[in-house]
Amino acid sequence: MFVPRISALAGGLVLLAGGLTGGTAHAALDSTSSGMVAVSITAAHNVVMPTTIQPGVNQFRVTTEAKSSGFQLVQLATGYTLDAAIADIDAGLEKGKIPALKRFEANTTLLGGVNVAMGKVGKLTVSLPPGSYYAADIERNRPSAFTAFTVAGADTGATMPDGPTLRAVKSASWAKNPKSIPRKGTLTFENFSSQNHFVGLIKLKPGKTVEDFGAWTEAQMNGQNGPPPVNFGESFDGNVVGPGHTAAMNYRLSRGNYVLLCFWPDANMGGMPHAFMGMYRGITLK
Ligand SMILES: [Cu+2]
Repeated sequence: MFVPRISALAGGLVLLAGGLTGGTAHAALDSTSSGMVAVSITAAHNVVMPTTIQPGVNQFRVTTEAKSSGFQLVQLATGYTLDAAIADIDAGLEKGKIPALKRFEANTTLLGGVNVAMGKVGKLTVSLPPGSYYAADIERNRPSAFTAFTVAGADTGATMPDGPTLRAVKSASWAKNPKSIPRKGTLTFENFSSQNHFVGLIKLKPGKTVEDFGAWTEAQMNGQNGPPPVNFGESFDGNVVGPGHTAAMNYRLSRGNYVLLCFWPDANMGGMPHAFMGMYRGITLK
């Protein structure tokens, strides 16, 4: 898969069998109106959506026939092909080869995404300028999981949703505020930093603190496999947003104390996840 998702970390490394046969693509849906874009993902992880949408703020409403899907928007630099991107994802993000990771990051703009389980609706709101894009289901790293679309025409006139905003700053840090957010609703992630990041929220186990989480990451880096102070089963992970970009996603969690973190690998640190470099802090969900 594309990024070390929290769900995957909880269960150990998940290898992709890739044995599913390609399903028949559904007929393209009608064009969008007022910035709503219907996206349906097939059981074979093919993304079906309009081939052209309007510029400006769009809300992608994503459903999947697969058990789960990781919807992600990405733009490729001129001359960087989808095949090259897929090869670099495989080598760089799945096998930890740093030159491939650096090449991927230098040639892509990651515009956010939303993870969605079968039977649920994932909502991703972003503002897109005119251009050429891909919408991917990052659960599968192969050409059929990437659907090209164009942004062109008149602006939708829609606006970004209200709601709590989490902000990445500097290189790999979280802004100190807000200290608490509602336990459900629409979460906006503003990446004001210089690197790619994604929002992770993992619930602390009863009696555990964010300091315990820090001690656990230190122990992990020293090769000690103690029990984590967090419950990976009670978590939210958004998808990847590049420097200078903003994405809003729907979320729903239980009340309590969480760790806000990012597991994106840092190419300048040998692929170390940002959380292990200190990109975590406590946050309360009310
Ligand atoms: Cu990060």
